[in-house]
Amino acid sequence: MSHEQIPTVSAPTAEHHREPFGIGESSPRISWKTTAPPGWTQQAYQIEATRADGTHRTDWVTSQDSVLVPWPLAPLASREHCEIRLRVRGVDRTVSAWSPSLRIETGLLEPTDWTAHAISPQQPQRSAGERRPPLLRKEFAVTAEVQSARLYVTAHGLYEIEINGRRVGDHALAPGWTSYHHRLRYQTHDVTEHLRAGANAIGAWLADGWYRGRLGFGGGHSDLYGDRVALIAQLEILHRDGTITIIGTDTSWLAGQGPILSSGLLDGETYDARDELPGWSNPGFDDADWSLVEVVDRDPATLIAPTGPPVRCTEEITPVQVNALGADRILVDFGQNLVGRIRITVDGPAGHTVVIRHAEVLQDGELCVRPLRDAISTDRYVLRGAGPETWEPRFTLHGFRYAEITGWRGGDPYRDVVARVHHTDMARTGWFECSNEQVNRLHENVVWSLRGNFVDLPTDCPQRDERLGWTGDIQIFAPTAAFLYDCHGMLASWLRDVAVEQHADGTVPWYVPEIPGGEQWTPARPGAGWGDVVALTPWDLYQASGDTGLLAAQYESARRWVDLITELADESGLWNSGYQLGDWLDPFAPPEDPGAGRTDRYLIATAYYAWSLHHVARTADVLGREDERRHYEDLAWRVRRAFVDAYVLPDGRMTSDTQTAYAVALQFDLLPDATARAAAGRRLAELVEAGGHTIQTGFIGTPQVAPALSATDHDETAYALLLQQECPSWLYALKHDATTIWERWDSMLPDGTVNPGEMTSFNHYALGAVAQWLHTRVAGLDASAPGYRDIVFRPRPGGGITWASAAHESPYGLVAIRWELRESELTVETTVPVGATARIEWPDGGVTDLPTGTSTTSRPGAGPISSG
Ligand code: RAM
Repeated sequence: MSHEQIPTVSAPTAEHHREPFGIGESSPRISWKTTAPPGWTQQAYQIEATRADGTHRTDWVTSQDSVLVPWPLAPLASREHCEIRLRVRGVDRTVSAWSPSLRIETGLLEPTDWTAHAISPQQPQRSAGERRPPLLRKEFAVTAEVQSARLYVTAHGLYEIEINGRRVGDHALAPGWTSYHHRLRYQTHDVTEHLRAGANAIGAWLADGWYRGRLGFGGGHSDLYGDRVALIAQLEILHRDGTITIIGTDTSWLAGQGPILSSGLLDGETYDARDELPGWSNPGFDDADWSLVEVVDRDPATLIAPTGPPVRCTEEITPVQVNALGADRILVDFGQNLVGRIRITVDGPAGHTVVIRHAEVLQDGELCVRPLRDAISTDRYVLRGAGPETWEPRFTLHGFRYAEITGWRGGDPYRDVVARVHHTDMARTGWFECSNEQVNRLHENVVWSLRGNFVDLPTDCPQRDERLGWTGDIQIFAPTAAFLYDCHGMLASWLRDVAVEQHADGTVPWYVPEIPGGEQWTPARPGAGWGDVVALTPWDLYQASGDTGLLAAQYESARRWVDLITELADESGLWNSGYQLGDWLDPFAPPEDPGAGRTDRYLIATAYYAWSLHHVARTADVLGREDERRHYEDLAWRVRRAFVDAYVLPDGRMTSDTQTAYAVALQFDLLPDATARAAAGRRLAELVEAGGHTIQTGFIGTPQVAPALSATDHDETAYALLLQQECPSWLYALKHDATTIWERWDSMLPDGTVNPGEMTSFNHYALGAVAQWLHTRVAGLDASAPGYRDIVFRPRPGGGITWASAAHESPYGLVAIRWELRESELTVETTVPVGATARIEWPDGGVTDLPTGTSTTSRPGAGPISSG
């Protein structure tokens, strides 16, 4: 047998971890990817684990699975590390070499593993001055040789740790935002290299963050989780002689005041470098005037390991243009609307203050900060006056493309002003490109809005006084996000928070974590499209990842939601009561009342109710809960019938003769038969054409319009909608140089002024959900079984686009398509990973089954399709 015919296996992965270090799963599921010649099929796998007590090998496990297979050995203990590798055997009896190995290490799995206490400075911290972000420190001796050292750490508030003057790790805004009452994440760091023999010191910066900082709109609220910041840190040193030293936070630590005068997520940070304390996290520092700390409450049972990656700086961007606005006032354009913060290098006298303000857009040549509402987003740096000084704020984040810097004392701003992009450091998994440059920019904008709003939790927007985990926004966007990035770990964590914050009656908060939201949002009311996140988003993530464990974990939450709606629905099954946002931000809704769209809000509510019931039934099916599957599917059918009776007229028109009504009825499979579907598709196409191919839909309808047109053979109409450039349209924003997706179609008005409405974000991913249609229809890459185990390529050239490509790093490996239209010949190059099956469905109805690997197929005469 030749060398190429032997399969090779990638290093395995554990759960959805990018770095399986400090994980919380004692029996992590294992996945791998195989490269093998076409036709090769796995017949069995064998896993080997090397643990402290030796090397263990499983028997050959007869299975074709390679995604999230069960942990094959005894569960891991706290702090345990092991190396695993595996090999696979084919049906043809070929056996791969052993894969590269993966190192896994668990964190602290039991509450009793925690001996550290939550500590906080003793002073009351009530007034602004007392609330200055504190420093905490502790010296300790290392007396025996160190084999390894781990730091398990979290905080009430935000923290950064230094040991012996050196920063630990590169996480930003740790520990992130979870439902702190119930779940507080800790992080694990390898700090072996930070320690030295003899005297050592550990120091922590603390700040308010989400825990007690000002959050929310209408002026916001502080102290949402408590009025004291606190640190929980447990440094565990394993010595070569087998002994262990644990340095935990306790009352032997001391508190001092550092150079940060104030720091808020919405407000920005003020830092006085004259107050820096050189050496404060080194041993020997004089802390005689530091004060005592005391222990505050934190139940260690609420401390959990992360399931997703941390927030990090993922990119640095230098200015594309700098304009002088005055003697020492400059306006910097980074050429990209982004989320992060600015690092400056300046040189000036001690006490001189540099002020950095941020905005997404300009008006009349100045920053336009009105869309930020009550977010101040201003950083201030007071110079220490000793040569070039480089500074970046630590505990804040801004959404901006432009910055105004006053008191500028730098050299070349193109070098000395740098925007540092921050977000959850997920692996990129999806790409799209086509022959139309504007469509490519639109797609790029979607990616940027995802990056800007996946900052530990999925937010609506990153810039104004909101930045909340809005359920509806991610419900709409999750399929797109799951294609573009591996966001499973991050969203699985957030969905746990949604479940724990779900109200006793099953109501899903409008946003999670839930904070006071004024009369409109507090107390939360069940809202269609928003609350449905609990039934739909786990399913969407399951489609992308094949992870049934997530479905199991979220099932009760999903059930509680549909059970609540069943109580609220009328006897026929219509959900036709209560407060509803409807087709939020329908362009025909008055700016001051974005919920007053043209589509009957109860039509939308009932449609979502049926769709969620159907998904709960499907979930029950996957989980083997047959009685429940039947119960929810029966209910779903009932609601579908009620929907048709109430909202579809005998002639096929709908009571709301709107694009959103038809698109939702089609996409949620509510219509009784093919004739009704075809009629709805025709009417939808007519409406889109009558609207001159401008957008006439809001949050609910927009993601569904193009897919609904495609599903009823109106691709050309969908292309015309995509390619429209007049307002409102997806491409309109590009005329105004948009580099992210906007909240409103006309966040920037045609005359170039900023929309005066209250909600004018320039970075809201929801309306970017059209990107999933670019992936699945324009490029034509779609999963037809969970985890891309079965793939269907459906290239549908149109709109004058002559080639398109998409690629997705699926659980089985890379899935890719590139098609090109020459004259009327359609040539398609596809890549199919081992373990998956795939086919091309051609525009003319023909089907080609594909082997694994890369292949090219042409079809003469399969040219651009016309709308039906
Ligand atoms: C806005 C948010 C969000 C939306 C809600 C209803 O305030 O920005 O996008 O889901 O309203």
